[in-house]
Amino acid sequence: MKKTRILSLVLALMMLLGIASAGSAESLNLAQLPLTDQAGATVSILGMNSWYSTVDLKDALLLKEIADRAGVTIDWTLIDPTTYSDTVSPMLAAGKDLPDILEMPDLDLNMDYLSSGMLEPLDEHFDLMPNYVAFLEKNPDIKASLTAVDGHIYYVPQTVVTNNYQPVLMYNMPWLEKLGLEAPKTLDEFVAYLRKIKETDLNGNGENDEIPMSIQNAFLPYMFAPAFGLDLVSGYYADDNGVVHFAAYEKDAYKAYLSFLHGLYEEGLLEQEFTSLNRDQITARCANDQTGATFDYSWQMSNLYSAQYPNYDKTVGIIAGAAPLSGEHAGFYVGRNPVSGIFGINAKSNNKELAIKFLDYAMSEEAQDLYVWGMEGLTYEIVDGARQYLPRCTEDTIWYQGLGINAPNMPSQQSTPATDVLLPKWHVENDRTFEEPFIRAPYPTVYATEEEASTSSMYQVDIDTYVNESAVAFITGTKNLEADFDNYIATLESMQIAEMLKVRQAQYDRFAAAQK
Ligand SMILES: [Ca+2]
Repeated sequence: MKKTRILSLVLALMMLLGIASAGSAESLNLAQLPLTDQAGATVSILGMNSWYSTVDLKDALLLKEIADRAGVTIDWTLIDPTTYSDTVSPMLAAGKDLPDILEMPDLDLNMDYLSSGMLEPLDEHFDLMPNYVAFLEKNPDIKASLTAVDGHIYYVPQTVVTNNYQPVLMYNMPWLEKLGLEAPKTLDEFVAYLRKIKETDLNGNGENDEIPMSIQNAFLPYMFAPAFGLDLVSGYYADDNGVVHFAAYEKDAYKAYLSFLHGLYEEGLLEQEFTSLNRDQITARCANDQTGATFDYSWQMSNLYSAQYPNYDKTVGIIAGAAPLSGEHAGFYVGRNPVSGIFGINAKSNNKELAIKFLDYAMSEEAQDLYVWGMEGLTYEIVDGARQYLPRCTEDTIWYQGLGINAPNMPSQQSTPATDVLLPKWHVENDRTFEEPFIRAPYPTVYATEEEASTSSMYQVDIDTYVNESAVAFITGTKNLEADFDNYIATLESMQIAEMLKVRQAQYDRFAAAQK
């Protein structure tokens, strides 16, 4: 039983991760098809093969459909995704006999590849890329993230959902009801709820075994820092005036945040072992109806946590999301940056024009629709005007993945509508009501100059380690906030936090300028 549940969760997650954007019902392509009238035209692509080891995307039906419509044959070089970086990095470094289109092994944030000259500046060919130009116009933040320091755009992105199904605060809804409470909206209301849990036999087993909240250490910044006006998740963030701050160096606000958590810890509302708590333990607590609140990726609320309760019938959430907590500042949730992968054109290719046109068509809404939904009658049907995946999509994963529907080897865009259909209705409504309206974008993905990359690599890792260790020490009381906090700030200064702030400010300024 449990195994099946976990398996279906994994499958659902794999579908989500692979899923691209569903455009409007009308699919759209701005390029003229076929892209070439030359018989036997070929485009070669280096890309990731399926995450399922028994699936070879070389024969993927949907990708073949895209190639057919474009009038080309694709010559694939597909590499196992688990070893992609290790295999592809040396190939790119050697730079010989590379395919026309290259899926890069990382986001190239230090511009190692694009400053080597091996990639064609795509903006010089935007006349051949009507679909991509339209995409960038619709997504100025992605355009800004992909604009290199030299002002050129070298890559086409693969993207993920940013404002939906991100980490969110969840409550034990039956417990709130038993206590006659609404979901807390402020830190004070939240603490009052935790205290009530401690003194009430909410699971009715006659024992005082209720654990007020179950939260993994990594989610503490997501859950509590916004109420203090801090984006501790990104670390760096820009305020309304475009000034970049480092959250753990905001003397008053960060100290107040640590002081609040130390109070929870002292009172036993944040458990002693909070640094080692993991998702399996939280899941077990749900199975025993033992905990009142948690914080996790939205995914878990229906498929994992609510599913642990025997009376869960998929129509009403038992562990369900709620609005973020506010304090002196209005609460928010931290979203995600969109770009998850990048594709470029080999500057040495002798087939550049067709490759550019194909990469553009691969970004069209028409192609995106195929990656996301597949084809009517094959992978989906229309019920009451809305698309639903056919049962075979979940029953026969290898077949489904083999169609190329996840397209890890194409610039596919994840979409919220295609994710919604995988989840119970209450969960989708919960996301639209309590998560999406409160999402704030994280510090953006921005290219680094060589000097910035060198400064970051010198200082940032040590700063992060020191901040994380110190946070645990202040929360547990090993370090005293009154006696040791000034020294903590002074140590960050000696670790060159000012230099890092200069770097992040320059990057943010470039990002803001490129959005215009
Ligand atoms: Ca009890």
